[in-house]
Amino acid sequence: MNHFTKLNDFLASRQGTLKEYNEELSHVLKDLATASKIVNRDICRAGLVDGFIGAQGGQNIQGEEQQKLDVIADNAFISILEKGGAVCGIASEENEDFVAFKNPKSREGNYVVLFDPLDGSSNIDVNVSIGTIFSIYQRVSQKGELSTIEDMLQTGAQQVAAGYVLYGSSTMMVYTAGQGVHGFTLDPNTNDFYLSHQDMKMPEKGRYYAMNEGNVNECDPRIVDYIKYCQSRKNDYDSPYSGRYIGSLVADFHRNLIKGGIYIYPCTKEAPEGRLRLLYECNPLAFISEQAGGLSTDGTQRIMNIKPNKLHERIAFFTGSKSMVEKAMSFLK
Ligand code: AHM
Ligand code: MG
Repeated sequence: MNHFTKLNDFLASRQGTLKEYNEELSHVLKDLATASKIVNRDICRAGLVDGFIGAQGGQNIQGEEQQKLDVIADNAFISILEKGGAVCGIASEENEDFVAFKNPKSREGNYVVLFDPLDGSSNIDVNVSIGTIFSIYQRVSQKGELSTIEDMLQTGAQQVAAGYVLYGSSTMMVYTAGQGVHGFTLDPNTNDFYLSHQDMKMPEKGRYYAMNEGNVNECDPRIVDYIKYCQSRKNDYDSPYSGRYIGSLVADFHRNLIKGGIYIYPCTKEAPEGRLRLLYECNPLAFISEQAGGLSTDGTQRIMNIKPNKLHERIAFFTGSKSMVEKAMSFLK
């Protein structure tokens, strides 16, 4: 036993604090937490189980090699959300098309969930932190009908809730429903999430920058100038920032949320539109960053104002502490 509030009790206490914050939304968040516990268990024993480590042997729609655990995680989230009944459809990184749940209960569901079931694929087999990222919208299609593509292609500003699960040295779920950011730690003894980080705020500035610097000569020279600024003694700390890049967006974002910092994935020659996906990577983290006092932009505009054109749309992403993102943007003017 501990003195922390369980996720389910916390969710119950929040109901009614916003028009959108109701029992059905809590149900979706609980289902996401349940699926993440299954994924967490599978990640923890991956090395001991045949069929959990390594490549699946196929590519996802984005031409990326799928890992076995990508697929296992995807199936876990889909199956729990489908059974839950509050969600009428999903879209995920691992599926070319969105999935409209056909059973009658799900058709009555008010929500859609867009997610990256296991972010940081290159870290799956090497025991480095990975994550799940999710975004929740109210459907715009008719209740009782099948979910439609319009449910999926809403701007980030329409999100009713968003969050991530970090499978790190401890497992944490962090979410926002538009009234602050709440962080929960999974207690392995009870397998319950407990409120460990209340009203999380991103420091106004920090000393960490996260970028895949292997790409530095592949992107806009103004980005190179900003990175040189980070590395120089002419920045606001009069000493170089520390470079920290895990290569799992969730983990890099989480460090910056707690310690202050900036994460950058700009357009590169290899990824001219950007690498990260607007709908299930950038939008949810943008919502959390703003709720925590930070900023997220594609270099020209607020991430959450961008109207998506397709499910797997990629975009440049700058996210983190407010004054650091503003400074980076000043280099792009
Ligand atoms: P994924 O969803 O296939 O794992 O791709 C997203 C990941 C992010 O987690 C990470 O920040 C980035 O891609 C790493 O890309 P790179 O290997 O080019 O640095
Ligand atoms: Mg990802």
